[in-house]
Amino acid sequence: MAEYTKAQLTEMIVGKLRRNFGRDVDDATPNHMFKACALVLRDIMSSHQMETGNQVWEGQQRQVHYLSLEFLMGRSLEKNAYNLGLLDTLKDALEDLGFSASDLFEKEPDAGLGNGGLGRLAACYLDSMTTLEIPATGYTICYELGIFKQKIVDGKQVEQADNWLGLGDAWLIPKVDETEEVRFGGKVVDHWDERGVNHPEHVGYTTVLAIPRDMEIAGYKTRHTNTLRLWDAKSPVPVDMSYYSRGEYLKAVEQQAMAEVIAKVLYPDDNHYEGKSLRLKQQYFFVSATVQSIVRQHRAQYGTLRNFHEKHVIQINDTHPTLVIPELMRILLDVEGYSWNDAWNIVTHTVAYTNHTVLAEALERWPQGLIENLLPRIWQILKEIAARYQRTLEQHFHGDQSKVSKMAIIWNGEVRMANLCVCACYAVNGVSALHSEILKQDVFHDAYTMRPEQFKNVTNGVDHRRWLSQINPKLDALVKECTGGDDYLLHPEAIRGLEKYKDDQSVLSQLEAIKKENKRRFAAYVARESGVVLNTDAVFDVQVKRLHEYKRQLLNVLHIIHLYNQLRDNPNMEFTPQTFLFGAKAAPGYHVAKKIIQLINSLSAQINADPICKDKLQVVFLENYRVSLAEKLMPASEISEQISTAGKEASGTGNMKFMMNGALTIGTLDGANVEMHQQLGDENIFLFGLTADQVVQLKNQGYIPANYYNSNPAIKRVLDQIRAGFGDGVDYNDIADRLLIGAGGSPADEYLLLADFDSYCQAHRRAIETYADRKLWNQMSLINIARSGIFAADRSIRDYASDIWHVPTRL
Ligand code: 26Q
Repeated sequence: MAEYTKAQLTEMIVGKLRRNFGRDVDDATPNHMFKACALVLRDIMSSHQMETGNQVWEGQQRQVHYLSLEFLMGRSLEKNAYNLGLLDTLKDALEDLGFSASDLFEKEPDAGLGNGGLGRLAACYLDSMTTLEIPATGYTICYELGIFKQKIVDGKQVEQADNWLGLGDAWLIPKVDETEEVRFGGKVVDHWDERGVNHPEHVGYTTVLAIPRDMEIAGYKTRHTNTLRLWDAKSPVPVDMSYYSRGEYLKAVEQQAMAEVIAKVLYPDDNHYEGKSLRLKQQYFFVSATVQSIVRQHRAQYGTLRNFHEKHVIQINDTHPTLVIPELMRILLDVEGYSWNDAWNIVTHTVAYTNHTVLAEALERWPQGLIENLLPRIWQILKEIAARYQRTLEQHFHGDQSKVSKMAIIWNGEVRMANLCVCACYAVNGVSALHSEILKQDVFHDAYTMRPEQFKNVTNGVDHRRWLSQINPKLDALVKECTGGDDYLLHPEAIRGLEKYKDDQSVLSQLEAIKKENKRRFAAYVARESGVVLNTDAVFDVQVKRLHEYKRQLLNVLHIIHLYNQLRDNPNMEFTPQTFLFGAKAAPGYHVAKKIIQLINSLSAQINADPICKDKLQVVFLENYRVSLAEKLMPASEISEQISTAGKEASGTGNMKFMMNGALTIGTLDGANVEMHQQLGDENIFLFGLTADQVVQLKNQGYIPANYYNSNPAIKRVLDQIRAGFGDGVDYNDIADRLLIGAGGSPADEYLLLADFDSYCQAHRRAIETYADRKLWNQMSLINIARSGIFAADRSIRDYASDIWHVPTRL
């Protein structure tokens, strides 16, 4: 039974409305009502937190600290109510109060504090860590502006600020008394004591205050509650500084300027690094505040930091929080007065690193001058770490400079964050089996030969309670009916029980009906929002993810143009209706990506207006793809496009969400697709294209895309059409040139679209043929759902807990 009855919940909500907003139910707006509900759930979570937090404290368990510059949380009201077991009660209470629960849920802005996969993964993992009762805290920056809102104007992406805090801050609890001070700039002065020991002093610095705004995280069917700590930046000086002496006045202005900008905006780059000084400030601000806060709590509990590594693990989500390494060193050396070796021993038994990319342009390398000026003490520590590591490398590789230079931490005036992580972290993991292999065999090969046991794999997973049960209630009900209850929610492998119904015509028909219904629901939503009418009789073929050349949205486009050509050549051909849906944000400075969005929109306009395509072929670009849109789209999807160049996509997590919702995958053997294929066998996935090894081979032997253009008339025709454009006056010569000639330092067709084109078209043909056999398609869909259990975040978190964190989990 739920912890609260409808009457109790109603009373709590009405109380909040009165006390916090001075409103009765009758004159409360939906915004008031949303906030009141959030505050009620927050109170419930806080009381759970007090209760279970004390147990954790007394039990002196090892805690996990998950550091990430991104947590793409999406919405929380429905999620928290679900996890607290109060969803139905809350809905009833709201309806009784005269409010539509679903309208209210729609009011909530997405907490878009992330770009894509990496940020959403962090959010899914918080849910699982909490559900599995791991004492864990997430840390990030409380960005005032999340990932930009995307508008499409004349086919082009336009970015708008995402000011989410107006309503979104209902979940945040300011903890002013837990403020930390972060210091920038200035210089370091040495003080040698009588024993010859140096006590460096940081002087002339600029201070920024870090103020926690905590978000409570509820687990499913547990009172265990964790926290996501979002650091807000504030200046330590008051506004009126007129009485300050000149020097202080300038310092004060600096402090204000620095503080105001640090937590202003999330960098909208995904899989791309740019050495911007503000980004470095964000990273250090976040890392320093976090370490100080963990250390403060540890000291209060244990009175010493000698056992720090026994009680804490710091997991760093990609290299973005790498400065946690020198920052923890700084505190152990300068504040605690530990020796270098003692400090290093503690740090290197505390920190673990997850890598999320092998793309060279995404690996962080910071100009040393930037670090030196902004973080003078950290720079000294980095130099010492780098020098010691270099000596170790020289010894281990007997002076082989090619290896030493590749693995060096500081080289050519740059600090390489990934190498620092590999040097200092006790574990390094990739995010899918293939990706972890590539890390060992390629990216970090030499480090791997030095210390093979350091390297692990933890294949990504997604929160299946959100991404199946919550967003697809009809499918959830069917799974529960077939697997004998809601066991699968805490034991995701139990979803396998569905498979015994693979020949049950009634279950297969229900599955088909659910998909149809979800398609209609999604189409109704799109029609309401944009006026576009989706053909729900067509196959919904979906590619949604950040726009990046390696993800090959352009390959999808080439195939669609090819299909269109077939229809034009033969308007009366037998044609299975297909609706191609795209959703993708491009980094604002990534011009090629933006141009590809424009291309999709040009093509869409032409195809959708062409009578030949009516009720057959449709292309729609969904504006502003985000968590809350994905939640509506996944249940309605039938084909999932996971078509990155093999070896490039670290894992993918969208692929898993589609699979759980019964979509079939057209994909390459890349990232976690490889493991999906292992689960599914050749017969339940549409694979195509070169393998990662073949990609490397082809590149080595010299890949000439022009050969495909010259020998394959279908390819030639499609590329010529792209060059000319699609009737709106926009030409795409630049895109065609990238494929045939190369541009801006990148080789022609860097991501091998033309090499995979034929194979991709064949995969589509197989998929469409299969679709005609409704029974077979539904069976495959059912098998995909049934075998998706291992892609639950609960499984990933169990892997982290047992292989890397060494902490117990419930269940
Ligand atoms: C770095 C420095 C400066 C500014 C921005 C960045 C930056 C920000 C975000 C670099 C990379 C990212 C995001 C990377 C990302 O989302 N990677 C994805 O991670 C997923 C979760 O593991 C994987 O499934 C995807 O394969 C991977 O692309």
